[in-house]
Amino acid sequence: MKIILQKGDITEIAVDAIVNAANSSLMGGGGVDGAIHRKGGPGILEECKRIAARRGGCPTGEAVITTAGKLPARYVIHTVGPVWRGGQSGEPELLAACYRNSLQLAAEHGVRSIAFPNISTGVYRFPKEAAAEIAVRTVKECLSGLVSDLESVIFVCFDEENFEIYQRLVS
Ligand code: AR6
Repeated sequence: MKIILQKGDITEIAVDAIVNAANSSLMGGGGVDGAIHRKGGPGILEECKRIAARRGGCPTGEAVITTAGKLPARYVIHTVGPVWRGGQSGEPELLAACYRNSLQLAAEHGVRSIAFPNISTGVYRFPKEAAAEIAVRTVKECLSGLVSDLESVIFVCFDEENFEIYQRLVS
């Protein structure tokens, strides 16, 4: 089981599943969400709409899975990170739940390789250092407890600041 760090654009990574930092509506948005829908094509949004119609979107901390459309990945796992409101509104626990629930869903679908963006650290303003610590700790905890086919987890850092933080944490 490997934890890998990569700098760049998650839409270009050929893994079984990439994770999207979505919002509760599942109807797309900016940042990594915008890039995934733009490059993956309309098939992803069609499935998101069906899921939203069935279960009213996706609550913060939870995750749903769809096709990856035209992307090189097989699946997109959409998870909804918490908006940072100062840290006293359950943000750390909700962010950990995003990583945990995404890995659980991946395991249920026989995913062998998965790539995560730095959930909540863009528009949702979660402090990057704290978010990275939660991401790395939660993934390590899950991997030691989860029975799955997972062989590699890639943390994809789009911005230099996150990349430097993760370099210190993933060694
Ligand atoms: N590949 C990898 N990482 C990326 C990419 C990319 N192509 N583009 C941006 N990032 P954000 P959030 C990084 O804002 O904070 C959307 O509108 C970016 O540098 O995408 O969870 C949704 O619809 C940052 O480190 O997601 C929601 O409404 C990280 O991805 C809201 O934003 C997350 O930034 C979610 O906010």
